[in-house]
Amino acid sequence: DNSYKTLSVETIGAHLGAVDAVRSRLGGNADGWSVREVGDGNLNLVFIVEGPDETVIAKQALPYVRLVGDSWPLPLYRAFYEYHALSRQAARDPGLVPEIYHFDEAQALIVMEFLSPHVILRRKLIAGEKVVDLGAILGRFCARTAFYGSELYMQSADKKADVALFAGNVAIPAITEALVFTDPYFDAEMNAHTDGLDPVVADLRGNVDLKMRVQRMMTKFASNTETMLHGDLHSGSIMATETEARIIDPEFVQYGPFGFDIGMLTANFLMAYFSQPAHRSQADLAGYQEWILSVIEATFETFQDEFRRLWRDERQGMFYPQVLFEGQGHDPMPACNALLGDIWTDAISFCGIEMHRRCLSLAHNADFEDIEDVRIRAPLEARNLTMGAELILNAESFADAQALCSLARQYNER
Ligand code: SR1
Ligand code: MG
Repeated sequence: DNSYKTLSVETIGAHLGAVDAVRSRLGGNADGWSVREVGDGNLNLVFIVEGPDETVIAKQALPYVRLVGDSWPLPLYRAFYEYHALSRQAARDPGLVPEIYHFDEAQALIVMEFLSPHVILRRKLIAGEKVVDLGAILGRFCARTAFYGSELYMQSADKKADVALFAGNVAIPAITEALVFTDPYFDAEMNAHTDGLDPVVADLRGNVDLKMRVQRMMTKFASNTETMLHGDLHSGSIMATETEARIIDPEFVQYGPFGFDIGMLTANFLMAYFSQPAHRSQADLAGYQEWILSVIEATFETFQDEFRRLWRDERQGMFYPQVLFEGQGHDPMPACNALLGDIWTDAISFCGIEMHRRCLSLAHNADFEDIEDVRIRAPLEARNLTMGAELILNAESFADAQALCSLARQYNER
């Protein structure tokens, strides 16, 4: 009977012991494996299973939202989409996502590579730790997944089949549509914000231009299938050492706009930036904050460089066909640069929206939540919220990442 059963520290050893690919990897007898449940995300169970030869991660979807409980059911099929997203990301940017060892659709279970000594990037940012070349690694990942997942590279029929496949993942994008694009802008039931922020929140919710722009971005998010997104690319979806970064957890995968992942990612760096005064001593503060901004700049620079390289060398899909450009002796790069401009503007808007939702709706981030004293937390979140609004309202006016970072410095001084 392979019907879904929620696994536990007590049962997972026997379950995986019956799977050849896992048993032979871990070695020894399943009775002797050590198991810990370490899931600290909002949705799933995550087990570390350690055998004499190797250690693996086993991630099992629960039939409800872990953060809320069984009052919010959530389909198990998200594990199927996560598995397919990981497979595609592994092909598009080899080595950047964990290797998959076993997938069991009925159990909504993925057994994969245990990343060690990697830790969640958000924890490193709160602790003031740096990662060498972080922006370059993340910028390349965003560019490669964006490019290879679109009709710039894919054949139209393959792309349409893939859009249709992932379109089945309806319940997960619905979370983003509610928690990210809608709830922050009205008094939704699951919302929460820090004491002291009422005037800022009232300003945001009273701004009709802002809400119109956010709805425009949700329309793009929900209806524009430019490429396969990670869908939840925040600093909790990245694991890093001092010199390496890997991307995990793409269960929010969907086809969507090119600028979404890099915009969400940037927001999470900006929130790390604004929260730093509560986490660093005065002596370390400015230097570490500047490092975070340098990561944002490097991410965008690398994204654009890599996207241009792929455009020049690997454009073979339906979009911007070579026959219209190189084929008639035209330079193809102005068209690429124009598209990069649109991606940048979208990314700035998505960035502002993510900065809002992490302080206003369900599922806040530890960068701010770990600041226990709300008299310290509220003004830092206020900087983040007001800058977020400026990004959404004036997305077209930011020339580049340097301009974005200059604005962050100004808000940081308020
Ligand atoms: C109910 S899920 C809340 C959040 O957790 C995930 O990581 C996504 O960011 C989602 O919005
Ligand atoms: Mg996640």
